[in-house]
Amino acid sequence: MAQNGTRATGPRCIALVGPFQSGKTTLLEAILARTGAIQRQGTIEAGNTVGDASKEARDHKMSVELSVASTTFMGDAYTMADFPGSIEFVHDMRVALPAVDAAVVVCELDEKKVPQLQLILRELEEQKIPRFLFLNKIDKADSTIHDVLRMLQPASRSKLLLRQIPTFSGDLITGFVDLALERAFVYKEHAPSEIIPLEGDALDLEKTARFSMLETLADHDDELMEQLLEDIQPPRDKIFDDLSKEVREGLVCPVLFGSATRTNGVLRLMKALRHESPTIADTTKRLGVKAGSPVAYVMKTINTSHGGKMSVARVLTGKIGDGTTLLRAEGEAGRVAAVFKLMGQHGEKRGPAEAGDTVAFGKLDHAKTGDTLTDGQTPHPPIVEVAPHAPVLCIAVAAKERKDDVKLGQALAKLLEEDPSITVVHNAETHEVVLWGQGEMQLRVATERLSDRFGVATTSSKPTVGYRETIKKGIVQRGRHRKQSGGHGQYGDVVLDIKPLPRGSGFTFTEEIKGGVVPRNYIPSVGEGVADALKHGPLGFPVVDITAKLIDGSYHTVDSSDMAFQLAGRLAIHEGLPQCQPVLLEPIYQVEIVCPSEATAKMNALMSGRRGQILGFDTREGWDGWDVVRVQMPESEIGDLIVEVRSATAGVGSFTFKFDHMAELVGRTADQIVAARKSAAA
Ligand SMILES: Nc1nc2c(ncn2[C@@H]2O[C@H](COP(=O)(O)OP(=O)(O)O)[C@@H](O)[C@H]2O)c(=O)[nH]1
Ligand SMILES: [Mg+2]
Repeated sequence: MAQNGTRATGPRCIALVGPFQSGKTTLLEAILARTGAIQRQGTIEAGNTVGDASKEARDHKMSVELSVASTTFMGDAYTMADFPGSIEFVHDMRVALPAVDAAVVVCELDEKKVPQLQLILRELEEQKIPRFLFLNKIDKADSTIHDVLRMLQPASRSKLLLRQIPTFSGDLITGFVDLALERAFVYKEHAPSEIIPLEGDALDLEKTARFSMLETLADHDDELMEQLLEDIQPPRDKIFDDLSKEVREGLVCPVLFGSATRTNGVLRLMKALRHESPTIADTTKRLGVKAGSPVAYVMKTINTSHGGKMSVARVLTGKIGDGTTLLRAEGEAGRVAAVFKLMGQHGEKRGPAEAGDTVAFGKLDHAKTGDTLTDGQTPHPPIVEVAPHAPVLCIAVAAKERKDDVKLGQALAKLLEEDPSITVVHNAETHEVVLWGQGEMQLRVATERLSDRFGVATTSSKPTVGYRETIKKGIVQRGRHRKQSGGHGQYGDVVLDIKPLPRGSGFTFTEEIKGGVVPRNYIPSVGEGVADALKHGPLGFPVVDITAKLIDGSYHTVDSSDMAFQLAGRLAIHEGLPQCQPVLLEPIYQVEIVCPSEATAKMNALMSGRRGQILGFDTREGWDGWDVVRVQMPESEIGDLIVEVRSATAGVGSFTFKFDHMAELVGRTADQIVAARKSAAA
């Protein structure tokens, strides 16, 4: 039995998550430095941290994908997974989380970050990941710890449990008291804190704070509750056991604090993880993985410029080494070419990985992020399936040089492999390659990666909006194609009855030919000519909701041909449609915005500025303090909507959308769209 309660051992995998800029990557660095994995602690400002080592992360001074680094602490192996905080890159976190034992939620003492914190805690709560809160940047703190807790509690469904209290010298936080150990420490910069006597005021504050910590623990432990009521001092081991049990079950979320840049509070955090975080045995239980054939879960896929494809994976059970054949749930098999220990961008070859180890498998070409792999005879069903959030923003990309077109296709495949929250849509009508993603930054990083990592320079543009046109009245129009050029002539003559159809009907072609004035065998050609002409109506857009009936015509026994009748059909459309009051149709989408209630009024204003029609407001089910706003909005206005929705909601608002109907558009906006189309075609 260990000194402070029972403690299981074995390799851990801990996620560092939290709002953007809260100091996760810096904390990773501090942990690596404090535990001796690196000699010198780098900084974001100097661009020399282990995390964020990719060119894109350095350029933007922010994490844009998961970084993984391993270390050892008091004899146990730890792999820390540092996730980007930006909502745009949240899929990296969501898809990898199932495999971690616990998460450290790094946050700042900043009210504006609370909605983001809530979003992240919600992911952890839903995936049932045990969690700790680390209040970072305590060196800049200017509010009391109790105020901070009151501010943060609404973001968490489980009770926040203060595990430490700060001690001060004047206004400055100079150390802390650990409420479970009942020991006072004073911070030393870049060195372990020193134990000092716990006495005077600090002791009084400690007693009160400790009592409230025990009360929270006692909510889930009747025996402890009785001891508290009877004023019996519970044994220290019991407190540690309760703490670790309640953390593992996600009933409480311990709160620790410190400063990543000064390496304060880092050792304390590691000790809390060592004692209270679950182990691989708990994690496999949570995931329902039974002991038996080896099973691993793929947390991330990276295509390195030198080493080829690497699959970052956690071994959940069994042992996986070089040459192990791994099956996907779908049945494809592949062989592990090498096993690497990860240190940010660097991989170091290592021996076989065992249950609990987080490693990278080399050249596992068939494996995808989120895969459950097994060495067994039969595939293992997926332990979880995490679908990316629906995309909210798109850009069209094209290779800068035509010769790179094929290369672009391959690069895109690799890009999607690394970030499954991006999708590619090939627009057959406009021949555009459209990238759909989670935000501006993600798509910018995606295009940078296409050139930096995969060697294809691209240009990007706004994708074409799916405008259509139709007609408002009908016409009977003759189309006669006649050409007498030397010997063989061309002759086709048709009369079409052209009429508008109701919205959403598309296009129909029918005939009512009597007496063989147009021979049977030429009629399909007339239809083809008409369909072809409708690809570009008088306004320059595909024509829809229209019917053409072939009612009359004539032919020539020698000069008539399929081609001639096709041309006649086309001619009738070209000549007829301009007289049918052509009108522009624009796609209207049903948009559902979710946002914190404070921002609902702003959404309202935003919608009216974007030709949106509000259909209704509702409270968001299961989300206290959030609303849902339903609107109808033109496709052209949705293009960059996410940028404004996020800026009005401290980054947390989002939306989904689906096509609803086509609506007539007239007036200045319509004229501009038509003019732009004409000049683009010219
Ligand atoms: N004052 C102070 N600044 C910090 C601390 N930790 C991180 N920072 C700074 O906060 C910024 C964001 O840090 P980073 O680690 O990139 O945050 P991440 O987005 O959560 O990974 C950087 O400028 C860090 O230097 C801290 O404990 N105190
Ligand atoms: Mg970061």
